[in-house]
Amino acid sequence: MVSEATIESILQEKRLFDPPAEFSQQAHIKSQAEYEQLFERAKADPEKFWAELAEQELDWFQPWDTVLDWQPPFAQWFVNGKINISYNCLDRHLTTWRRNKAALIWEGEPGDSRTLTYAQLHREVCQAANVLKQLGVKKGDVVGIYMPMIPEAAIAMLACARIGAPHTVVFGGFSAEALRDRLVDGKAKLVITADGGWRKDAIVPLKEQVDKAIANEAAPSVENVLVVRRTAQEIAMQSGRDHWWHECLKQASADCPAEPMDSEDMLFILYTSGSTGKPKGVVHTTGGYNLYTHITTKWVFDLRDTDVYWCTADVGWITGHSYIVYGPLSNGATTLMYEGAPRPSNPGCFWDVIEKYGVTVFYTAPTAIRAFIKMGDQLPKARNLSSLRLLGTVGEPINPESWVWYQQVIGGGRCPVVDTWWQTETGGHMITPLPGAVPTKPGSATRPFPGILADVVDLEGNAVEDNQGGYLAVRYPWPGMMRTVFGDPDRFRRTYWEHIPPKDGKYVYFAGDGARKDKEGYFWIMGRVDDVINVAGHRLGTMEIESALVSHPAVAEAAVVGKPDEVKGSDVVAFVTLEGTYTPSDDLIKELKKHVSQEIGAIARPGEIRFSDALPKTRSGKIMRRLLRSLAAGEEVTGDTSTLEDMGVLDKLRQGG
Ligand code: 7RM
Repeated sequence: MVSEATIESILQEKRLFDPPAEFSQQAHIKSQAEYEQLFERAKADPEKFWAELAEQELDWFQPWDTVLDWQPPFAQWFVNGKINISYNCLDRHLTTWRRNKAALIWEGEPGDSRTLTYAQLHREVCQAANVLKQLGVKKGDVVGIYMPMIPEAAIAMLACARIGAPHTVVFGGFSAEALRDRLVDGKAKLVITADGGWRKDAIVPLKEQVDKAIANEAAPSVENVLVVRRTAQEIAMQSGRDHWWHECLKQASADCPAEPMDSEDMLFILYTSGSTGKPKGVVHTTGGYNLYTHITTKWVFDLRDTDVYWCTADVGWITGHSYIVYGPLSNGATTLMYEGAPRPSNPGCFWDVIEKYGVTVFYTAPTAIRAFIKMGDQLPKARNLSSLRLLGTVGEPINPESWVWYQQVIGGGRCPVVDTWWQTETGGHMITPLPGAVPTKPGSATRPFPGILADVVDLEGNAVEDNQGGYLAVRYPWPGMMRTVFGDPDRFRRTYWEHIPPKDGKYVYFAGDGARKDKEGYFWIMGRVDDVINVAGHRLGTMEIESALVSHPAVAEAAVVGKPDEVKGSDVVAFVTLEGTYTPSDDLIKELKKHVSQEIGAIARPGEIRFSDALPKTRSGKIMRRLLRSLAAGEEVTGDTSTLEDMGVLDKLRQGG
């Protein structure tokens, strides 16, 4: 959520940063003219554009016969092509000098580290794939992955992909309840987890959470649990169901040819929050996703063989899928994975990692950048960051001042900054600079990736005028797009492709973000227009948090809104009415916050809970979130309140309930 004041300052933004000449000379895409050319070529004939890239950049077991079969809103890319993304990420590099190149550098906690070459990574992936087969996992069976940031998380994903078992990675910070919902919805047959994970100097009991999630047949599809030993504390192992990863891998063969998959076979499900109902299982398939993550990684991060590339996301999010694992490995790059996180006991840890490994390309979130700005320049300035040549951001709008700080203090003024707008649903970058080609404006994600027909529209799908606010939309399918909502194609259709009603058979993808486009065609993303709150780059549905609150016996009704926060972007504020016998107290606030953590995970924990006798509603009974947002932000409540049923409620809420 971007405040009015920020929008004002963004609209005043006039600074323009040209790609440094030395950078452009060596870049994959070297000039603005080259970008324009690519863009126009892709626009004129998207199928031809993507087909050429698919042929040049990927290894196929069998070529496709149709590039795109578009039955709106359902797309199939590279129809009847046969491909395996694990093959493209591993096997094809083994016959080149890259065989002994570092594929994965892992910096663990506390003080652990490990480097796997392409040959070593391939070997472990093959062994893990054979273990999955021995445990009865077959092509098409869904595997849950609930892991800390350790190499085995990537190995597990690639092993699943290798045998055609779609994975569903659940962020290790989610609760047992959230994990259960996802395992049940995806009908996961097996779960891969660890005994525990390190998070901010403490151990997260992952295996214990899995036990809770699947106890008493609560997730009846789960037959086996594979457990990586990480933290080595005592855990319960249920014989017959639970198996140690290291014991299984020891006796597993390293020979496991990659299964030829159909382009449109499901690669993974990843759950993400929306404005209504429970989280949606976003479905990505094999061929299109492989191509799209490959080519965006190559052009946006301008990757080359000498790079040490580091994306700080967690593999539990789409950014980790596309830009820690699949995109970089498909390119034969060296990708760094970090288990730690900045915390009071180690605030300079990111800069230590960059210095230690000579990181050249660094990709992180605006919320992290804002937190670093607060900590002062001395932390990064005390490290040697001269290896860096390119910086990226993702997850939420970045305010121009943070962008400039990042460019100056971290990038030493010499590194281009790529602000990449995209979503779980889009699979990869959609609006982003190509760093050697597109001049950047702080706060703008700049221009669409070639082949992406992005626009700013009204609710009828008409393009709005330059600099007018509107809805961010995409007018044509692209290979990395989600294919459906798992088990609910109708929800896919309604949510993304009919929000703007199709006209003359032309469907428009509705992203859920507000945006403006300036005279030069630069996009300025304004944040979500639905009931999704972006807290520190994490996507949370207000509905989910409200449901969690209402599941507590004390809560009669709850309404959750976002409130602007200097570091996190937004913070969660909950307005709660209580059941008759309960009275407001500090203890109850604590208890409700804890309850939300238990139901969803600590990321959803409200920063503030306010009690009131009633919530402001329209005459038809809809909670007026706009009013609550103003109240939460401490702003004057303005605009239309004529539909408010009981004006008295507003006064009470203003006084604090
Ligand atoms: C990659 C990711 C998607 C939502 C999206 C936006 C916001 C992401 C940017 C951004 C402004 C950006 N996937 N968002 N990147 N807003 N500028 N560069 O974050 O599915 O978890 O979230 O995140 O609101 O709709 S996500």
